[in-house]
This record gives sequence, C-alpha cells and structure tokens, in this order.
Amino acid sequence: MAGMDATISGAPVMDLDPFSEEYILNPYPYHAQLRDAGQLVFLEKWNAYATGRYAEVRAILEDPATFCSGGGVGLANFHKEKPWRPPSMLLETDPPEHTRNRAVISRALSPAALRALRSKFEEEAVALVGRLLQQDSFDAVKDLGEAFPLKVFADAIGIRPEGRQNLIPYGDMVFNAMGPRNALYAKAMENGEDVANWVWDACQRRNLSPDGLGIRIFDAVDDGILTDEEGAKVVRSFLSAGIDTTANSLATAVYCFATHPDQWQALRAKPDLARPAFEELLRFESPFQTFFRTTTREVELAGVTIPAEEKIMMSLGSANRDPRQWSDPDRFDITRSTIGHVGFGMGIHGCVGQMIARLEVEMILRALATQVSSIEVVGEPRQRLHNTLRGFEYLPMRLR
Ligand code: OVM
Repeated sequence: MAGMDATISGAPVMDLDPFSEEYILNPYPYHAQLRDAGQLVFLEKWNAYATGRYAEVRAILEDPATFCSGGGVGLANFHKEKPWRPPSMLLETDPPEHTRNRAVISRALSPAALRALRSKFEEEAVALVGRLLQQDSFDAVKDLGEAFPLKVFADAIGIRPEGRQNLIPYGDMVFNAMGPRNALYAKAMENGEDVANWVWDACQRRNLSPDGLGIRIFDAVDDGILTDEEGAKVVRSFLSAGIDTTANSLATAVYCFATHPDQWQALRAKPDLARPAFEELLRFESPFQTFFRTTTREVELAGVTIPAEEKIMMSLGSANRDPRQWSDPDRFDITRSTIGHVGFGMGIHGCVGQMIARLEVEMILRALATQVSSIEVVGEPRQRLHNTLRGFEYLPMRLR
C-alpha cells in the first residue's frame, strides 16, 4: 500500500478506493484493511477522511453539530460544489431546518398510519410469493426486490401507477450521486432529466392520492409550516430513499437464505424470526454501504486533528462487521443480537422510514417461510456495480 507510512494531520494515508470495481464486488477484505489501518484514515485518491470502525462511525453519527449533513452526505462538498439536484430537506440539512422537516415526515409515519398498512402488505406479499412459486424461475431483483416496493410502498405513499418504473432509475441516480463523478455516476444519469422530471411531477399535491401518506405532508403546508414546493420536496424524500434500498434488501435476503440453508431452516421453523432476520441482513450485507459527513470546524477525532470543511466517509458496511464490536461478524446468524447495528444509520438522521422497510421485508420473509420449502439460485447472479448500494443486478432463483 503506497504511502501507508505517510500521514495527513496524523491519519494514515491509504490508496484504497471504495469506488473501484474490485472493492465494490467484494468489499469485505478492503473493510478489514480500512479498519486495521486505524480508527481514522485519509483516502488519498478522493481527498477524504474515512473510518470503517464501529466506534468512530457511531461517534460521528452522534455528533451532527460537528459532522454535518448540510454539506451533502456523499463525497461532494455542497459548500464548494453545486449539488446535482436541489438538496433533500431531510438527508442534506442540519438542525434547526432538519428538526422541523423531520417532525413533519414523522407525523405522516405515525404508528397508527403504519398499523393501517400491515394487512395490505401481508396480502400483497402472500400473493407475490404465490405467483413466484408458479414460475419455473424468476429474477429476484426485478420480480421480487423491485416489484414489491413498487407496488406496496408506492401505493402507501399514494403515487399514481403509470410510470412508477421511473422510481428504479431515480434511486440509481440518487445513490450513485453520493459517490464520485465516475462512470457509474454517468451511467445512472443517462436519462436523468426525464426521470427526475417524472419524479418531481409525481410529488406534487395534485398527483398524490387522497388516502396515501404523501398527501399528509401537505397538512404541514396547510398549517403554514412548509411551502407547496417544500412539501413536494419532502415527498421526494420518500421516493428517493424508499424504493431502491428496500429492493436491494429483498433480493439480498433471498440470496442469503438460499446460500445459508441452516438459517433458512431456522426461519421456516420459526417465521417470527422474520423481523430479527431482517436486522441481521442489514448488519451482514448492509444495502446502504457508505455515508459521508462534512466537518463544521476543526475537530480532534481518534487523535487526528481534522480541519473544517473536510469530508469523512463512514463505512456502515464495515462498522457492521467490525470484530471490535461483533463476535464472529462474518457469520450470518438470524438469532444473534443485532442491537446497535448502523444499517439504518443512527442518531438524528437515522432512517425515518425504517418501520415501513421492516414491515415490507417482514411480510415477504413470513410469506416465504410459510409457503416455501426450498429457495435455490438457478443461474449465475450478477452483482450490482454501484457507488453506494450493495446488491444484485440479476439474480435467477427458484422457489419450491
Ligand atoms: C432524501 C434521501 C435520499 C436518499 C437517501 C435518503 C437514506 C434520503 O432525498 O431525503 O436516506
């Protein structure tokens, strides 16, 4: 590793590239290098600090005043570079704006609103698994991972059916844009303008169904808390964060059960493990791999003095397998305690939709556990090459 003995303000300098093809395809040995090099390192190629250690990831997530989100949560520093789209009112803001907007979206996602979704999600999950059982084989990415949230999540928000397919390339844009302006970014942005225009239109009050969660955001507009445009932008957060993440989780879930038959048998024997199984999946194959923050001031972290306006990458995927935190971290075990995993982030920006994500994945895992005896991979899967999300591009499977 060239330059490992050099340091930048006390941090070891690494030539590791978290956005290279080799790293993306199999990040785990690189995570170990990242963690073992130190609590905090400097990535020479991207001019950014990075940590793959659980304790430091937590420390950063829990100090949003020092490690802010308003500078963007990808590699780009919004204080210096123009963001690719108007920034998110949740993901890419800091208190007090963030606090106000988060309260608006939390209100829409009340426990009562979520309870109302349960039977619908269950019905759709049972029906979808029933259909997949009829097929000789299917693509778990398109036919399960994407199909389920495109139906139940988009219905729950109140998005019109025509054109929903746009939400898939939109997710690809949003999450690839958190990496560098590389070939993956360019490819994701190919039809970017049409896709982003469709999404923006779908977020407008007039296009939201009167009984969905999306329209509830406009209650805050009626109360004078948000403008119409801000209301649409908060709805845009649902559509940015809520599809691609869950889609990758679902495909990865069936893959992990197909390749860990003992865990599959444990789930079949006890379908109530569906919920804890999802937490373990988030820990073991974190769909959301990396997040950045921007320093608001000079700060000392892990003995390193970081100047203001520096980007720091947190590898959530690595923190979730840090042996300093987890015993036997590379083992997929749906009965372990996963308390404290950072697959949904942590702190004031912790995933606001996590209860919906849990409901979606729980219902699919329950439907599988009760209707299916065997899950097999029946061809060569293709992994997804992506700057931020971990998952598959193609995953041929068969259920029996
Ligand atoms: C948003 C947004 C986009 C992507 C991810 C996310 C994980 C939020 O637009 O607010 O949270």
